[in-house]
Amino acid sequence: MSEYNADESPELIAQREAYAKRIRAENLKEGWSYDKEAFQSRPYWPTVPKNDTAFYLWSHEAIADIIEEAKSVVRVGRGTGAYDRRVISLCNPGLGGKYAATATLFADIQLLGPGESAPSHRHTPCATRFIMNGDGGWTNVAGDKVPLKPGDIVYCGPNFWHDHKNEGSTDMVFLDVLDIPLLQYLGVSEWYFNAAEVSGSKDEIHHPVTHSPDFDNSHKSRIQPTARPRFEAEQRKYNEVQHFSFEDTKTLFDSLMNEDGSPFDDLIIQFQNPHTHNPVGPTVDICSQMIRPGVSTSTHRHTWATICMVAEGQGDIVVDGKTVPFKPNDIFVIPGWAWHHWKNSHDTPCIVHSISDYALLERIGFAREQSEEADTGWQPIPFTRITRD
Ligand code: GTQ
Ligand code: FE2
Repeated sequence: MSEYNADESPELIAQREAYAKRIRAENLKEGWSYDKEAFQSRPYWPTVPKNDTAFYLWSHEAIADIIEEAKSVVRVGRGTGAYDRRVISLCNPGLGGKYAATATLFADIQLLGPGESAPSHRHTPCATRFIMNGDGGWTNVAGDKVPLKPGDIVYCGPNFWHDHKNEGSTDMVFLDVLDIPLLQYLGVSEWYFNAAEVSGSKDEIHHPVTHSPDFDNSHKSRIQPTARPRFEAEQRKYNEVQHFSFEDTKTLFDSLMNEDGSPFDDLIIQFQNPHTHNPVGPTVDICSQMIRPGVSTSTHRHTWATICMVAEGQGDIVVDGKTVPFKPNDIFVIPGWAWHHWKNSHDTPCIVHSISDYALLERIGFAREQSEEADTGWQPIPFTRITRD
């Protein structure tokens, strides 16, 4: 029998094997790391900061057909035979069928037909909606009724009552991203469904709307915070709901057209909580990026995993050497620590919205980024995101 340490006697080796077997009965495992033949790295000793999240792209066509069919499978609303949400969960193929798009983030596609509404509830996970289709939908977060258009992004903070309704004439379809797997792992995922005690109604179960749609124009100031109301209630609202309209996002991109941008992400903007200047959520960072025509970015990798939704135009993402074309409303996941770069060989810009666990990793000191060209090893490289600061 060959052994890691050739000096050890057969008796000692046999004793150690028997010992290892015996301690299992006490729910214990030995913590030395060699086995027969050679050093064995244990699963919790990866030598690169990778996880099981795989690259995957859900195409617009696949999603559109499946969520469309869900209309005839479940009725959404209130009362007998109705379901509270009509959603299809995006299950990352690397994560063993879990309700998880990345190790920390859950994602789903949600559809509300004309006139349909999804009852109010609240939960500790935060929720971000990326609107794909629809003309008259809104989400109501803690009484702030936010009208939603394709390309818009709206963030709903932890624990705030929220509901959605489609008052338009076409289906409203959106991507939801929540930090459910993370909170579940931490044992703090908690959900409350009894909205009646707040709204006083079992029929139209909304948190009472306290702001008219006109008030929603104030959301504009939240993307360009040169001034802000210094009332406590207003400051608190930034944690409840933030709305980034596609119109504002495109205006911002227009103003950046002549900038160099990021070598890795071209024109990338990071949305911020205008009160704290931190990423939008305590765990999630929300960005939008424009890859301009003819641009092919440098390759990098980073510890945060990213869920992307194509808002406009077409391009390619090259992940671990594989080129994957994308088009509007495609959704894809870039795993943490996967090498990737962007290409746009079309005549028009493309805009990709994204959400990642960067905010969390940055807070705990593990947001790291590496450039392939510079081979910067474990040192963080200067952060290249463009913000409004
Ligand atoms: O629409 O509020 O699929 O909170 C999962 C959790 C949808 C929602 C989900 C949610 C929602
Ligand atoms: Fe929710």
